[in-house]
Amino acid sequence: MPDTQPAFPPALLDALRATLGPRGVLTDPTDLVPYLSDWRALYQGRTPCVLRPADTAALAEAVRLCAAAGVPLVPQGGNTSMVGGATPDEGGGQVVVSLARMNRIRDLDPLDMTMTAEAGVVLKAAQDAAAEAGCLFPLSLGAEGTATIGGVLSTNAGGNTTVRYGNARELMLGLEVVLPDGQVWKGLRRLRKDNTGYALRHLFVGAEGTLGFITAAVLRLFPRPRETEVAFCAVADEDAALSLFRRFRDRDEGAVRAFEYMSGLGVDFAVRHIEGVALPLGALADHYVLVDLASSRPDAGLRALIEAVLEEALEAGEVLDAAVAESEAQRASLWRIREEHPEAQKREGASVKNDVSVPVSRVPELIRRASAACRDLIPGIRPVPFGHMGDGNIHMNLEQPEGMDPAAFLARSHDIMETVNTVVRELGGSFSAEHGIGRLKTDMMEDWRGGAELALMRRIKAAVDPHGLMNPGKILP
Ligand code: FAD
Ligand code: 2HG
Ligand code: ZN
Repeated sequence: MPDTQPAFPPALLDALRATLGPRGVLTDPTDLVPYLSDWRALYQGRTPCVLRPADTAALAEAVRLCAAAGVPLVPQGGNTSMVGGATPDEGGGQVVVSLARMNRIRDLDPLDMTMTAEAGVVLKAAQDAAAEAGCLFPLSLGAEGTATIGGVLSTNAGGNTTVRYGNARELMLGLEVVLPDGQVWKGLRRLRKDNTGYALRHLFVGAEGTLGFITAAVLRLFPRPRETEVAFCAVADEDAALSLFRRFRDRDEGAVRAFEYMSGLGVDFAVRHIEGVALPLGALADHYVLVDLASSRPDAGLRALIEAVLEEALEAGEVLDAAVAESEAQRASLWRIREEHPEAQKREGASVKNDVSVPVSRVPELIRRASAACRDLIPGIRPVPFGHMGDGNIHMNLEQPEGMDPAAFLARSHDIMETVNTVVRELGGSFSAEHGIGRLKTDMMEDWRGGAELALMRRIKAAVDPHGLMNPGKILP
């Protein structure tokens, strides 16, 4: 890492201060600290300043000034990226732009079932605003108290409810974007039907800030659930977990809001490391499932449904034991076992994450084969697969062997990811299901998406951002 910071033009800094106001430009090294490292602490970057625009016009002018000076920009929302997508590199020349102050809900219409939210609105705040209006904004993930609307759209986040409502992309109708030269594209349409040429809005979703800044979005709302049932189940094995998913889906596909798989070890980590997390069942198991059913119909009969399906699965030997929540507080505590998995794994020691997907039918094989291959690679390694089984998206994570030096384990990250990815490839899957590429996985792009696909991505990047100033070093190798 270079020890001197590249000079930042003083005249540009003055112009940025004049445009963004005193709260809009941070330069004090202490103030910069939270913006420089990622949630997993994989990267430690540097930046001359952090820009914090309060509205679209100010951001557009700041982008125009930086573009004229050839200064690269790194958009940042809640900085919860799992792949180092929102942090600057070590060179010290990339300017972080935080959207956190752009956090207004501009409009909410319960008849159109839409909400127009600015990029810096925290996901939980968007959910709460929808709930206050008697609606549901269904996107839900463990980082929802910090992740922002701009971030979830820029990563096309998935999370727990994709099985029912789709990824962030499916929840978006229109966008407002500041382009890399500072122009503003006003595409905040709230139309269900709008076939007017290339669907530009979809270009920016999942672009991880490499094509421009999402500044606001029209989001889809849904009727609020009037009945909800959550069960935490011990299941016989991975196949039994999948079979249980099928039983629920076959009975009432629309009712399955989430279907999450957890390993015995992952649940053990959550119980041991997170205060207040407890196993709701009498005995330990090697495999667990959390199922969440919801319906906007007040007479949906979800309690009868969940009991009938669990009964059948118990008789078939697939479910070994189950706890059905009796109250909102119990539902929340069952969900906590699942949602605390990332934090619990962090506290247990060093781990390597593999956010992979395969066709839903292949999930059991993925878990078994990838776990076995990793055990062959590093004896004592501890597989902790968990996640969104109903989407075919498993976090095929590996915890270091007990007693191993964490640095020595992390030095094997590449081998571990390759080992998992070899299985994923054979099963027709993807090496990145919902977290994106960021900086962590750029070196996998050539192998997985090379040829015409990567060449087309590069041409799109060159057309939209010809000087390569938007989030350099992310997505494209
Ligand atoms: P950031 O981390 O700040 O940025 C993410 C990317 O988007 C970066 O490339 C950044 O440059 C870009 N970006 C941010 N804002 C903008 C903008 N306004 N315009 C253009 N580009 C922008 N992800 C899932 O998909 N599913 C999960 O279940 C899930 N669970 C998580 C649980 C935990 C505990 C944690 C820490 C993370 C989890 N994530 C999950 C990953 C992460 O929360 C998501 O990727 C989320 O979408 C990132 O939002 P953010 O606001 O923090 O974005
Ligand atoms: C989740 O589903 C997140 O909890 C994080 O996507 C997954 O920690 C992980 O690997
Ligand atoms: Zn996930």
